[in-house]
Amino acid sequence: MTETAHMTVEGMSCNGCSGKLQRALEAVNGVEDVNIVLDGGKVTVSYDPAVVSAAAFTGVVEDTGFDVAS
Ligand SMILES: [Cu+2]
Repeated sequence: MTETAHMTVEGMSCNGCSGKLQRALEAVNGVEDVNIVLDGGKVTVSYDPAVVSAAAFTGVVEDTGFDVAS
C-alpha cells in the first residue's frame, strides 16, 4: 500500500538544495518516491504507511536545513 504526502518547503533556492532534500527523503525507510518542484517548493512523497509516518518527513526537511510551511 502506498500513500502520498504533500508538503510546501521553504528555503530551497537551487537544484543543489532540492537534490539534497530529495536524497535525504529517499534515504528514509519506507519512502518509495520523491518529487520536488523547486519553483514553489512543492514536495510530494510516496511512502508505505506501514513503515513510516508522514510526520517523520517534517523532521527530515528540518534536518536538511529547510522549513515546512504551515
Ligand atoms: Cu541551493
